[in-house]
Amino acid sequence: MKVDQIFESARNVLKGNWNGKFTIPSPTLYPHQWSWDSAFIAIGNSYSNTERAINELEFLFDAQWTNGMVPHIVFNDEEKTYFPAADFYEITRSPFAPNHIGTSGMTQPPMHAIACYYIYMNDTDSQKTKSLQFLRRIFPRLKLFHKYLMTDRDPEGSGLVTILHPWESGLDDSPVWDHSLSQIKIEHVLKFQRLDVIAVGGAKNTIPTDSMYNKFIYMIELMKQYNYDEKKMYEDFPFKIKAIIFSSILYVANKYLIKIAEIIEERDTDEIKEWISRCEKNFYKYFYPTEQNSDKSEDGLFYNYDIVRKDWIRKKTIGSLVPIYTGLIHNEQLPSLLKWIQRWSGASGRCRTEALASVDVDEPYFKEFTYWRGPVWVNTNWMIYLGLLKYGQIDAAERIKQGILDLVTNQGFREYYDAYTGQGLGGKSFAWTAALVMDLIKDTRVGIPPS
Ligand code: 9WN
Repeated sequence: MKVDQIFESARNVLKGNWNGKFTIPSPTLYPHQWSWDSAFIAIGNSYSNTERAINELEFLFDAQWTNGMVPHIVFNDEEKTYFPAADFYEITRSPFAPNHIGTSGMTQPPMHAIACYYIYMNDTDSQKTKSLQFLRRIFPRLKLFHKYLMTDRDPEGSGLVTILHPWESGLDDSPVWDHSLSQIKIEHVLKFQRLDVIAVGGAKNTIPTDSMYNKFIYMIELMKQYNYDEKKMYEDFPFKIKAIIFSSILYVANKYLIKIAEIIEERDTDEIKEWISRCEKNFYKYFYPTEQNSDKSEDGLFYNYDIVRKDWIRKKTIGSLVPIYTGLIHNEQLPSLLKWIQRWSGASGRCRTEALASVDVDEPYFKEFTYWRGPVWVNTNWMIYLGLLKYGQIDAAERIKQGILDLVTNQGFREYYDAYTGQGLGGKSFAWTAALVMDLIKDTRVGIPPS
């Protein structure tokens, strides 16, 4: 298939998933609005429909909590095919929650400032009137969101974000969370029906296990018991993890927030610069175990940090590589990271795709077709692709891009792909896969993180 045909099919996925207010991630699995999906989707739409990209993000930010949190799901009341639904979250327990619309009570990675910059840059109107007005309206909201992440989610002042639920990471079922979840004892069993099993046609081995899923739901119950009061939760909540991908995205998003401030002539950027420098000071300290501060030797990889156990979570996942997206990687560390990148792609000999698996193929916890435990996801590959370009690693970046294009050509725009065979899995007509493929094809390089 030619690239312009792929681009057109991707555009049609976004069109087809638009419900008049926002774009659903997938008609077969996710009927509501998801926060980071919307940002990726807006990046895709920025190439073909500025107005829709703007509406998408404004609808999401209209549900922003007054403490700044952007909820990870904004619910469409008429849809009944997804569990847990709005009523399960009981968000009015929090004084910060909106009362005009149902949302979840947790957040997701802040891709939005990045998407807003794309919208402005790709606006073909010579005056850029609409996108400029949009940037002026959205800037304070983006800043409030980042401020919330840099305060309530970072009492340590590290510039890195603590997540309180695996769903906040965006990599829901990753093996990274296994140990922390195993420490949480379900004290009362909740009765509910999993609707995702029906949505994937009973293919249970591609989605989280029941015991994992029960924990996810039980943790929402726990959050409710705290009335979503994050200050209290921070004292003794059993799941607190400084998350690499989340923190990397925030760092990059803060850089774009400064770019947006320049465009709208907002001079006061000191606070944003301070968040950036905090992250620069602490990124290695929290995410990169060295022989000095650990009993295990260095392997050149980054690891999520468990605040409860005060230790690194040594699971080799895509999060170990995504820091290349920040541009914070020291040059001398690059060759070792490139080796890992190669080992996780087609070069390993086992995977038929050049795009990277979500878990190191040599680890016992690698599962080629199970949700975030091995399959290829386009969004994390896209981040690594942009990071590689930032470091001038054009060939390695091109291999990933080609790998993604092959996957969508052969299997369509799926939620994820079997790491060995490249078979399409999970949701069909998956919007962020389509949106990011549009960006890869246009190749504008707007997404290479600014220095
Ligand atoms: C829970 C919508 C979302 C993505 C996440 C992905 C998955 C939800 C689920 O789907 O999570 O938030 O039901 O498993 O892991 O990244 O935003 O596409």
